[in-house]
Amino acid sequence: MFRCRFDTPRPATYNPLAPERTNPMLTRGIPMPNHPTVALESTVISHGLPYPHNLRLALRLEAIVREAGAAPATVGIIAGEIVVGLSRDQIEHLATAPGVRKVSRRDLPIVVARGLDGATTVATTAWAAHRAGISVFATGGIGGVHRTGVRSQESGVGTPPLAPDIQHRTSYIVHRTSNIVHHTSTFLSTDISADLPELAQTPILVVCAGAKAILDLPATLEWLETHGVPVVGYGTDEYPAFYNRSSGLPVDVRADTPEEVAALFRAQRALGLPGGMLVTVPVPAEFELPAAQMETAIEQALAEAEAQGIKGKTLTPFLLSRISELTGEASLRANLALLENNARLAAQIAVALNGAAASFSGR
Ligand code: PSU
Ligand code: MN
Repeated sequence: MFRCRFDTPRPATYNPLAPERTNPMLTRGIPMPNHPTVALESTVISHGLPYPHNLRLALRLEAIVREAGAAPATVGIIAGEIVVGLSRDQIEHLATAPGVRKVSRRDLPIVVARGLDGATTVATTAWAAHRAGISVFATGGIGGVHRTGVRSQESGVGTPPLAPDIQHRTSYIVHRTSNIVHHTSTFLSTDISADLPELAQTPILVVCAGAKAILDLPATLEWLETHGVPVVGYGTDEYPAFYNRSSGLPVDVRADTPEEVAALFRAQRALGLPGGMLVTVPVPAEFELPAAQMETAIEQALAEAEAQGIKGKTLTPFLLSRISELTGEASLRANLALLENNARLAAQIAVALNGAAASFSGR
């Protein structure tokens, strides 16, 4: 069952709002409903790695998934169409075209309505993959709770407003000129990636190398706990922190084989729980970066972000690119190695899940 609408040329006057376009999502080259399949994201291609490493990596991940006996489905958005299973040309386009938008959940309607190109984050890749019937997804690092949040200033005249719950008021200056009260306050509001709520509501298994230490890792794990997302350590008892194999923070359960991971995910499904599962795999030991070197680079990148007032969707890409500039070749090599490692494991898990499903239905 192949649906390859991309094989036929699109009309020159493409209108995403045309009445016949009721479904802006399409799957391409995804073999069979029950074939083991691994979804792959495209933000790492368009925004996470420099050319030509990004293109080579994207194609290499697909090859690794195939070698392990599963089908790859790289997800992205081409001219407003959400594609699950990008073609080689489309992957090349997202790896090279300038101005490809980073698309998280809130950006989806915008790129679809406007017919734009977009690279999908963990959140939107998980969302699209699940809707295409895929339950395993491999990535490098997930987004999480940022370390510093966003400082914003508010000024006004009259009674100072009350800070909303999620904001911490860091300073409050009130002064009077005759009878008028002027106030200026600085808020520190939390920046939480849309990846986290997606994991809490979409039944998908995401394989990653943890989250980068640019994030507040304890707060990220607390968030996942509150929202019922189990965190599995693959071959480890500790939550890995992307460039580093350990973080000192415990995972909820350790699994040492793809079959063990498949059993955990099947139990989650059998219980009818709504969300997904995070499988964390440490970066291969030979590529691990020294923690002290990482911390220095992170401190510098965070300070620069704050000094330049960088926030919102540009914060994560800014921090990631500054850290890779500051840590050089070693971090690029680690990034590529862990992505390949994660894709291989995800394919093995997809195969194990499929075997389990087949033997279950055969009983
Ligand atoms: N972490 C990385 N590399 C990445 C990302 C995160 O080490 O490329 C990307 C992923 O696509 C992730 C997104 O979903 O950044 C999170 O962005 P934000 O924090 O704005 O939600
Ligand atoms: Mn954010």
